[in-house]
Amino acid sequence: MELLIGNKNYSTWSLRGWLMLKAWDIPFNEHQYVLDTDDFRAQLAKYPQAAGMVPLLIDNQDGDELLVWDSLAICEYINEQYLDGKGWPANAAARARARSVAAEMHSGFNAIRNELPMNLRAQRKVELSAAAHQNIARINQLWTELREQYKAQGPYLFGEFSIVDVMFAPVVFRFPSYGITLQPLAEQYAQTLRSHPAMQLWLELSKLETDIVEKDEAGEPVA
Ligand SMILES: N[C@@H](CCC(=O)N[C@@H](CS)C(=O)NCC(=O)O)C(=O)O
Repeated sequence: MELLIGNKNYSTWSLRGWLMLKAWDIPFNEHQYVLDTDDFRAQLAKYPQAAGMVPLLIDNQDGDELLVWDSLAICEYINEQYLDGKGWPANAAARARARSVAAEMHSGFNAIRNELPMNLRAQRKVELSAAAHQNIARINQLWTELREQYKAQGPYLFGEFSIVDVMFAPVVFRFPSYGITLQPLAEQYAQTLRSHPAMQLWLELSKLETDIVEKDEAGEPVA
């Protein structure tokens, strides 16, 4: 199985696809390209059926090349094909809620996405809009409620590590770059997810990169 990704320092969606495979120890070959370059566009153009974006998963299905693009679609495919459904909580009600939370993340939180780009090596200061404050308040509320409800089952949002945690992985990596801390239970969860071995490996590998993507350098460096 092949996974095409962008810069580890910046590429939030790539992190999701990569983490989905790493966290469950599913073997794959990684192909990394620098975002916003001619090489990136040329590599992705080899797969016109897909969206021209990363992550892009390429699997072999009965001798045919199967393309799966979009991070949530990749999570769902891996869950069905390789995890026998273990990527989501086992309980149907918890699973429905987990899917709601994952979908909310996938289709929302635009202010966080726009104003706080993932930039793992950075320490920067940004002036947040009211919409970004609202997004952060919603994160605090969601994570606190879920941790209170599922604490007996494990340290992640629905107890055991699940696709919901994969969906939020870029968010927990965004906040420290801008000095943003959360309410106690939400912050504890963010630290737990950042400490996951696969997250630590991504972070470590991101530190080896030197490319700068200007549009993802938000705000001002902290003096
Ligand atoms: N909804 C998609 C979004 C993917 C996406 O926006 N990827 C960015 C990199 S983080 C990309 O490939 N950008 C390249 C471009 O737009 O040319 C997903 O979840 O995978």
